[in-house]
Amino acid sequence: MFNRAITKKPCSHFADGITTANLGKPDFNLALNQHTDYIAALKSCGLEITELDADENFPDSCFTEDTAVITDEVAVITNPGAQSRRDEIVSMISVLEQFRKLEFIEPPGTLEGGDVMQLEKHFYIGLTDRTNEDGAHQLGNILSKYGYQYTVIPVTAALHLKTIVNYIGNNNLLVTKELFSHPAFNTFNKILVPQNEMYAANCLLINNKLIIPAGFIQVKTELQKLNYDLIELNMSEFEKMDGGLSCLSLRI
Ligand code: CIR
Repeated sequence: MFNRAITKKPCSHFADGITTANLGKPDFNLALNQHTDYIAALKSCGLEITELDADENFPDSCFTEDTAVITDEVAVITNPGAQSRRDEIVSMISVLEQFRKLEFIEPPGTLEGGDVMQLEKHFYIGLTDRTNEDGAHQLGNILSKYGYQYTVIPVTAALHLKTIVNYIGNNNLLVTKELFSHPAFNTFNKILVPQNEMYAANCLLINNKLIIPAGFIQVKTELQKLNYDLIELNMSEFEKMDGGLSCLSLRI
């Protein structure tokens, strides 16, 4: 169960962030409205929200997930692999120390929270352009002190691990073809996310409700068959900036 989410408003330079999507420039006002709806959805799942003001120095800073990995015991402050995002962590430290003891990923290790998927006492850590071997093993070693295990998973065809695989409870895993046959996921009930709906691989389970991006019919149909209590959100402006549902918050 989660009790709280930490979010940060998109800043006015939001459209200057990093993106590989060829979906055009985001509409800032629409992004703000979608962000407001996202927060309302989290509240409807029972979360209290720590809503941080926009940080005009960092266009990608609304994607708070990348700045930390949080367990019941500790918040590990990351060292984002994207140079332009590296100092986003500075303002997050004072926020997160209110809730958890802190540990840090140190250079030359890099790590972004989008590469980290937790399933109870086990963490899956993606190796991507943003998270390197050093960062992944630093995180694994820190988590091991608190009784967690971890598996490192190379990812080639996506920004982050959780761009293409997400655990959604009840042993169900949303996963694209890149990781569908990965041995680390053999024991899961895997739901194959088709390439034309890849954005919907990033759904967010919060306290028995599943938040999904609107407009991805095949994935939605599969989830309805599994009787999920769904909340659909329009995420179009964040998709243009390579950001998914999980990226917009840190859950604790
Ligand atoms: C970036 O490229 O860093 C941002 N435009 C998107 C970050 C998305 N974060 C995530 O998947 N956890």
